[in-house]
Amino acid sequence: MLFHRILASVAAVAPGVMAFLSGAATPAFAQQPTPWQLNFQPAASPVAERIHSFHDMLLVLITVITAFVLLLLLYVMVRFNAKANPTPSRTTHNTTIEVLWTVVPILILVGIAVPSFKLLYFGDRHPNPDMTLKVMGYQWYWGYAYPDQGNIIFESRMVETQDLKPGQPRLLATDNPVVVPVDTNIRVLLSTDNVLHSWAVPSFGIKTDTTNGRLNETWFRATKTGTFYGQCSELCGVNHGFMPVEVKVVSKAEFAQWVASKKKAAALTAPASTIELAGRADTSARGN
Ligand SMILES: [Cu+2]
Repeated sequence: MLFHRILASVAAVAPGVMAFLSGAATPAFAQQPTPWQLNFQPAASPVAERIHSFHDMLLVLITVITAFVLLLLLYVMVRFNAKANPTPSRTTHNTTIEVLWTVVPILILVGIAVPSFKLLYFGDRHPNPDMTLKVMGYQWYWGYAYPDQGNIIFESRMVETQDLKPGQPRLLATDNPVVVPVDTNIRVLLSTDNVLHSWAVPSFGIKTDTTNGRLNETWFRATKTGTFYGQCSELCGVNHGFMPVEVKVVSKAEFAQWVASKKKAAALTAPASTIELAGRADTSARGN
């Protein structure tokens, strides 16, 4: 029965795996979830690249440990069952092995902790950002501000299913995507004026909460042009599933054009200190 169930699930997964392997289900550069996706979305920032290598390292480690424990169990079952070993040993303590099975796991955990902390601090903030993007979480949409580009401010809402244009993914496309230049260190400052949200873009390795009364900080450096999708990843209320993130990464020249057109359209001339988000000093970004 169980075997049949396993067979059935393998059969269900197989077409997706085949399509995945042949490339039929994966576009040239997938920036959004794809049917039958097995791994992460492709990395498009140094933080995401490091997250992926850390994950790969842990996967090898956990596979080796699991195989080792499985072999030990099999050995015990074969070698020490009642038939093969009719007179059991009365041993209760063995100092050497007890020290070993305490110290070795500690060493493994320390070995994991070192790269883990390095990665955490690497993704935490960039020492020399080229520009700042401010993200505000609202119920239930996102607000963005560009303090270094003359206070461009706009809101970004999900495109309803009936309004989708060809090529726009359902539940992910927005009416006002975030536009950022490629190969630029972008500091992201995040906050909210209501409940907790989380601004998450898998390809950039970002998932940072927006917290009322605090400015959180993270950063990314998009290494590829294209459109990247994410979603609010903190359960924030009834429309939590309908506040996607859409980031368009463009060349630096295209970004300059976009900034000029936005400025022209909105005729924004106010200095950075007058907008609510930018008014908070960057030194408070640690939010302590
Ligand atoms: Cu939210």
